[in-house]
Amino acid sequence: MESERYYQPQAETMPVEQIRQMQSEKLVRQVRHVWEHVPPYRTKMEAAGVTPEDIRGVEDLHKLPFLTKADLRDNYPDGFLAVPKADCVRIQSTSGTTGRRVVAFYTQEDVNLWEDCCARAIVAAGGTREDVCQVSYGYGLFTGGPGLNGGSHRVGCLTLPMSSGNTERQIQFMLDLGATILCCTPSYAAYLGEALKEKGYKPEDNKLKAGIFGAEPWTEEMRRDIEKSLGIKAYDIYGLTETSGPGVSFECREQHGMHINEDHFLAEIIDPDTGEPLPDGEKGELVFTSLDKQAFPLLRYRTRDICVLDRTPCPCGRTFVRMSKPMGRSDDMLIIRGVNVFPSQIETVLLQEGYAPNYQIEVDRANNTDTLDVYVELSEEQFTDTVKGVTAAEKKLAGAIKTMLGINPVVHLVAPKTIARSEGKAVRVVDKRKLID
Ligand code: DLL
Repeated sequence: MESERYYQPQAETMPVEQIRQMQSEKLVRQVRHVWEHVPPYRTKMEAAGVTPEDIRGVEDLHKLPFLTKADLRDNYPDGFLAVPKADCVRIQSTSGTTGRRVVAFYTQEDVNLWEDCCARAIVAAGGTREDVCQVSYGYGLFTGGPGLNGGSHRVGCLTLPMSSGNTERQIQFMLDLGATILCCTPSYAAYLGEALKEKGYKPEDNKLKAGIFGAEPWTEEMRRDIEKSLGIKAYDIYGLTETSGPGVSFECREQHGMHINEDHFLAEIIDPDTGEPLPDGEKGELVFTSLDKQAFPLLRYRTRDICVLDRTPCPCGRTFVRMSKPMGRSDDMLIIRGVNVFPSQIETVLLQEGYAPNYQIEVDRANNTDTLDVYVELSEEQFTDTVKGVTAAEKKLAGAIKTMLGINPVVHLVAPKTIARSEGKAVRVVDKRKLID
């Protein structure tokens, strides 16, 4: 087998004790930076009776209070900004939420580190400067496109900044320019595979060798299907806007867990109910502390992703801990067509549009594309409407939900008291996709 290649070999294969030492030093520095420049987190530390002097290394991490998405939203837009705005060169933002989105700020150095993380993922997937990298994640506020675009430049690949959508054009550029690496969501990769087949192309008709897929849950079964339909090796990549974006962790050729870039991110697993740290190997909620980020540093940020950490040595030679694929969430967030959706957002729209909050959200997958159906009960008065009136009302409500989420739902207005209640409590979400193995 070809010898393993790394983008930053010194960091990626650093002895474990050295990583821990480095994390301790960076943590002490980062806690002081946050204490001095992020008043809302300082208030949390004061409430917990912790000062920077109490944090002497990673063994003291558990003393720090947790940070949640709600903290960030409450301090919208820039309450967690830790440097002067003039030192920032970029923002990115979470998908699908209007109003109080989470806005992540970056200095140039933050962007550089983020792009390095994405470059590590591309090299781990076999990328070199000879490659043609088609980036079909969305560009804009979403981190997928900009992150992988930057990583691809750093590796020196010829980058095709396709963004998402327009499948005809994706296929044309993929074939005409000989794309060798594809970066997009796994559901879009599966969709492209089908679209190619429908056009009569076989897997060997494209030059792709690898795909870097993430931003949403996907199963091993889906991986096998994509690998077969595109004739590639499919790699997982993970990240979240709050921690920069994609590249917090990535798969190597072993395809057995994603290596967390531990020189930049300190990972913990906690019990989502008690907040107690759990030993490695136990399943719980993933919590990140960003060790280098300057503009938007986060200490003990609760991702709500349920995972397991694996510290056994990896045959690829990388010493960074591996995280499992996320196995679920400790909150009710859904990822639909790559967009993060909270049921409460849909509820907000219903109330604004004059409906009672009796609804059910049904998510499924047809032709590798997520579908979103929203069933809404009409009140007795609303129910007397004509069919024409109901259809118009469904369209109007669908439009309002689309404005809130950025994705198109199918709205079904149904008769009063027809939505199933279990034990008196409405079931808000029915997710028919089998996204977890
Ligand atoms: O999805 C960043 C990203 C872009 C990752 C491109 C990978 C590739 P957000 O939109 O903030 O950021 O959503 C973050 O998506 O907390 C997970 O629940 C989920 N997620 C991200 N990657 C994966 C993955 C981007 N590989 C949220 N597998 C996270 C499963 C994932 N879920």
